[in-house]
Amino acid sequence: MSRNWWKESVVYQIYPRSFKDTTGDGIGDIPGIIEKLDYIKSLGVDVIWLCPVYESPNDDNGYDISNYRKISKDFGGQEVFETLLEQMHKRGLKLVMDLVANHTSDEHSWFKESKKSKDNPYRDYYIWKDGKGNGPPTNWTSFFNGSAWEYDEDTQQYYLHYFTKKQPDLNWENPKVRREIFDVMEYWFKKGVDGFRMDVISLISKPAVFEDSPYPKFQDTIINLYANGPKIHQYLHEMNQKVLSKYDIMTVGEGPGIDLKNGLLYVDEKREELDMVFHFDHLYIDCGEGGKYDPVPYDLPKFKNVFSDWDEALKKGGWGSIFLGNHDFSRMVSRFGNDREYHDASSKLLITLLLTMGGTVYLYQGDEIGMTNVAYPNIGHYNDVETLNAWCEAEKNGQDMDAFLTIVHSQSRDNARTPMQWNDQRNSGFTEGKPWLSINPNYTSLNVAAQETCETSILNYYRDIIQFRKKNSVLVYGDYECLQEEHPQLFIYRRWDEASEFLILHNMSNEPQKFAADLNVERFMLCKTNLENVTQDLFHLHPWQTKILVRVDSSNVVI
Ligand code: TEU
Repeated sequence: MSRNWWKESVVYQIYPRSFKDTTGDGIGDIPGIIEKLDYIKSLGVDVIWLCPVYESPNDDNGYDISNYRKISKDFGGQEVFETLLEQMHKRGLKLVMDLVANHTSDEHSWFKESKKSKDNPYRDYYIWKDGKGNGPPTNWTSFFNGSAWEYDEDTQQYYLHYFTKKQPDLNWENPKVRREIFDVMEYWFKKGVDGFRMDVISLISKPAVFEDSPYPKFQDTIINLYANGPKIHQYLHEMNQKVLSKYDIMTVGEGPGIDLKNGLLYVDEKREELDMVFHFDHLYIDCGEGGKYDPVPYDLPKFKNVFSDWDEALKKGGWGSIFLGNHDFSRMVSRFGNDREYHDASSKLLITLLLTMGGTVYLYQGDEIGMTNVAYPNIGHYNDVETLNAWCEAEKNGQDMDAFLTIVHSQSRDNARTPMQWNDQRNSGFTEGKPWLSINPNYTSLNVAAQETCETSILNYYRDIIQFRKKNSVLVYGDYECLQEEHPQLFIYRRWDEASEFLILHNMSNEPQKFAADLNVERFMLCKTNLENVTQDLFHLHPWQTKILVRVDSSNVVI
């Protein structure tokens, strides 16, 4: 396996709207990020992935871009972006931008042209079709509920939008569109950006024929129709050859429908497409028949299988990405930990889990202090278009809306989008004005300032484990094996190479557990745990305890 800076990097994801506001308009901005660069650097991360900051009417908070070459004024505009990049590079931090190239905003000049007439030169930048009978061309639905087709009165055709109707899908079949996107990428690379996270890249190649989806479950329509279209690998290889291969940058493709069967096709080094992908096997783990807003219980063995299966799938020539949340899912500690009695321990456990896995690690803003889900008292507080559409749909279907509010509390994307909790002052130190989304009320005790002053805080633990990973490359490049995969409470694995071995134990339950293994306790020694001042019988774990053990004869490890 070749060694590379991006394989060894720890990436910190920023959702700029919610990071730090400096103007008092209630929206986070780039000067806010600049102000916090020393803080970010102090975490020990190497790369910042910045969610979209381009010009956008914000129907989907920046994932609807109206100008790929302009930075939104809400975030501070062009010049301040240049300063950000300069200040980051000065500190040795790299910048990965978000490239949203499956669709644009309907307010992008290409779409405005495209909509004008059937013979406009930009018409086939998008996907326009005649209706069928009195309705849309197919029965396809959008990710955010309702039809994926919108009718245009003037030209009497429908355009395709997998997301909101203000996010028309680009027609990648058209070589001019591909050239435009490649030019955009060149534009940012020439400015010095260090890579792209590519939004829903698995969706850019559309189905060969446009006919009704036979699948009652939307998830099946995604997997079998929308994702991994017939030309996806042709497009990505072309992108790689024409643009990516010319720069020392990193790429990570996000993708619904990327699974164990096709994951390696995207990232196999020999195929020259992308460096990494984000799959969602662990984040869709609790989706029921009705998708994300129809959650079902899941068990730990299933969660562990995802890590083992992906390790196996990518071993043959690809590289993985490790994450437990982002701006589209609820907070990791509320979801996979216990954000009540064991908030501190389980936050630290999950941080340890992330930083002891192989692959590039992506950490989401706020997880360094264990930020949690929020439970707003009513739907009026929510902002996210996915949540609001799911709410309308549930109402239309006559669902019990009190029960649905509880589902929103656990599933809404806004859980991850509440503003950063910097201190216990007004609006958690995020803004002087009215925050665009209400602050989680727990900010008075859960905030960066409080954790800075506490040696044993989640924040300081996070810094320490990042350093630990940095010093021990076996955690990045070593082999992986999960032990007792069927154990319902313990997640245990080995990471090793010729010289060293770590044994990592996580108790992901509210009860104490004993690791009953065929291993000689004497051969191991404790190097890290999230619970100090408790009895440390090596293979015994307190609720939500995590332990990193090292094999005593390991050479080449730094504890
Ligand atoms: O997300 C793609 C995606 O698959 C999401 O729609 C996901 O299914 C959903 O958010 C889970 O709740 C990307 C971006 O990360 C997301 O923020 C955008 O809304 C979306 O693409 C459209 O650009």
